[in-house]
Amino acid sequence: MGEFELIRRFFVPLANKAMTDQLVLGPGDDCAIQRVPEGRDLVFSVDTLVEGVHFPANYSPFCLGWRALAVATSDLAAMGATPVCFTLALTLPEAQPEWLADFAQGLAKASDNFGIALAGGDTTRGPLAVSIQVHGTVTQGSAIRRSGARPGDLVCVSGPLGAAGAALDFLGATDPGVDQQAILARYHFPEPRLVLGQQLVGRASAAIDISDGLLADLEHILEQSGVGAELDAKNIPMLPELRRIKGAAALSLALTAGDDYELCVTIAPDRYAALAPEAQVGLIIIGRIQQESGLRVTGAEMTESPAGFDHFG
Ligand code: TPP
Repeated sequence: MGEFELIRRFFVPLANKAMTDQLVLGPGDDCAIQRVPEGRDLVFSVDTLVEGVHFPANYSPFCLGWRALAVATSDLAAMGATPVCFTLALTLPEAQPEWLADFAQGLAKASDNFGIALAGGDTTRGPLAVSIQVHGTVTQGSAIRRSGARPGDLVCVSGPLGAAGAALDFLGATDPGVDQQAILARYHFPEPRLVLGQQLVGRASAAIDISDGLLADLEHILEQSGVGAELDAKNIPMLPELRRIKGAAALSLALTAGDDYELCVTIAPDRYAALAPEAQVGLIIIGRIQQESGLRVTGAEMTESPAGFDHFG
């Protein structure tokens, strides 16, 4: 199957289904055309997933399609942006129709779920890798950045941590138990916190999505905001399945393992109190921003350093 036939068969249907008024021209020309409404900023970001680094060899193509788009779209959630469209650069060792059909299905499911339309793409032969560039928009000047955290702000996370990292131990399990299945789902099907991110525009002082690990990613907020923080380990949310399987090691995974794609958010206490109830439920308070630089964790024996996943570390 040639490149054009491959795109026509597997990816164009996905694009046609999801055209929006902001995506003026989808795949098929040299470029796609996006119209940014008056008063909105264009927010965009690119992510690459490489076989053997971001997902295991012989990984389910359906999960890869979902996961690649979720990971990329999560960056839009962290800025409070509304998704519009994405481009896909797919590098494949060979064009296997069944593999491509499953991959396109996972991608289509994620695209429907997140409300983000395929705008175009490129396919190349080579070691398996998926790059996705996502485009979204936000009210002009209101994107949530990493640099706005202030002393006294609450530090919050949007959901349980550590399970996706724990899943690495049994990604290839042929007959996972019930607890393992709950943990695996967190790796296979991350959920970008888009609704929460949008609810936090004009309210949160800073946000980041947790790809490399809570301590490492919060450290980015602290550095860029010129502040420090104290976290209470007792308040870090974790799946009961993770506690059961990992015991005392669960906390260390929750602090340092990546792949969860929850948001870490800082917000002034009065703004937190004024949030809609469903936004409050979605934001678990785990600590406070402080003037003194550095990151302190109380409530547990800590042997961890804030090092999370680092490709060049
Ligand atoms: N091994 C496998 C098979 N899958 C994984 N996801 C990991 C290890 C762990 N891992 C690989 S990359 C990464 C993690 C936790 C960090 C996130 O990737 P990165 O490219 O740094 O994403 P970004 O922060 O740029 O969005």
